[in-house]
Amino acid sequence: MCNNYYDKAVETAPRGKLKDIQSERLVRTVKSCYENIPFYRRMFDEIGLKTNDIKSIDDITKIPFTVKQDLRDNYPFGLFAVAKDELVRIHSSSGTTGKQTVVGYTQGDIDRWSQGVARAIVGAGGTKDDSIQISYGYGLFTGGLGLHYGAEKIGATAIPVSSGNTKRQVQILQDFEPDIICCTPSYALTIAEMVKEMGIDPSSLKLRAGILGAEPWTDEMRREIEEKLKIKAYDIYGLSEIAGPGVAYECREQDGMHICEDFFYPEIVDPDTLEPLPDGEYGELVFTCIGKEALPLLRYRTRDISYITHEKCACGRTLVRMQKPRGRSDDMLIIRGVNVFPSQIEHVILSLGMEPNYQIIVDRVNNSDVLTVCVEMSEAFFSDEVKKIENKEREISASMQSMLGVSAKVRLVEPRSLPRFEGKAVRVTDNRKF
Ligand code: DLL
Repeated sequence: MCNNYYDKAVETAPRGKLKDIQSERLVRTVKSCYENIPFYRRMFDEIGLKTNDIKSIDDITKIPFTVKQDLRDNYPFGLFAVAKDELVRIHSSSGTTGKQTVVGYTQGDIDRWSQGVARAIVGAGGTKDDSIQISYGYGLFTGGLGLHYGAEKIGATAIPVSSGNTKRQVQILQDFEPDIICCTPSYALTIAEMVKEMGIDPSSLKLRAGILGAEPWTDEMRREIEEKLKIKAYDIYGLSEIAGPGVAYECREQDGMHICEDFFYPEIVDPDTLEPLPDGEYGELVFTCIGKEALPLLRYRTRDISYITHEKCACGRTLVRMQKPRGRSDDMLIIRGVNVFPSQIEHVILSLGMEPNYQIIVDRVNNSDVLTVCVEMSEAFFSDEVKKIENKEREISASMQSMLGVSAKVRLVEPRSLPRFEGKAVRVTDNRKF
């Protein structure tokens, strides 16, 4: 049990009370969607669904799903439930897979979103006395401003550095003495490397925690970051279509992320049959915005693969937890018929003690998929004899075969020869033509 809640009444609410909140908000949201968004009115009318059919959260499965393409088809503002003059902010999705999508917020939306982020910061042990270095990008991406408003909400001192200029990031870590840093896990590693390069002992920094997310990362990666920066690293999840960072967050137990389910109602469905899946089973995360005015998406298919559990957490929170997402269904690689997520490859590499810098390349040679994994060596390893390097390549390759069922060419490459990242890492190059 701990005392670090931002919103104890909700975060530790009895499940029955949460269900009442969710039911009441879903009913209200569905009415707003029907009355204000032609897309949803058509969707309901087509299947003869009446807003009165939705009486409680249990009725949610009667509602059809919304997908990313629906946002694109209604680009830019077609799915908004409010007039443009009621918006106080616009962001957009990162647009990594196709045309970017636009999301909007009323003042109330910004307040509730900031509340979610505030829960995340407090869940990671943050207080109003802390300074928080925000090294997610500021701009249309929700990371920078999302964390910024959350930090201000709890009365902490926000340091809005944005991403990039890594030397300056380290300088600020030294001079401004932030207690917490917020950035992608891959940027945390880049910063850790710079700390070392500048000859700074990480334990001399005041920094004690990182609130890291926006991309999949394994527990092994967490340990690397914790060790290299001498901090505790907490995961934070979110997506712009639903709000931004803070849809779910880790508490100090570091055992799954609590979903702000009073604002974002989660479901896990089988991505093929779209049938709901029980606790503990991996499937696609689906969210319904039950606390949004401007863009209240219903049963939005995130394409993120995870599972949820209703088991009570040792921290005392009753909010349902989601497992670290493995990745998105569209990032899943199919190598000679075997499904592999890049995060599973990361797990194998790091559990064999390698450095956390790697690249995955997929080619098609003579009609067959060829997977190559390049892994950077540490300076110490690099100076070892060739035989040892070759043995390690074989060991990683054998481990990939036994753990993931896929064969790969493994190449250990020179220190600092692979790209570094300031935002979301791009680790896969797929050269196959489909
Ligand atoms: O990445 C929002 C965010 C900013 C989250 C800062 C956390 C911290 P988008 O650019 O719309 O929004 O990308 C959303 O990123 O659907 C996931 O695939 C992935 N993602 C986000 N957080 C995590 C995480 C922001 N903790 C997409 N673990 C999502 C794994 C994550 N994947």
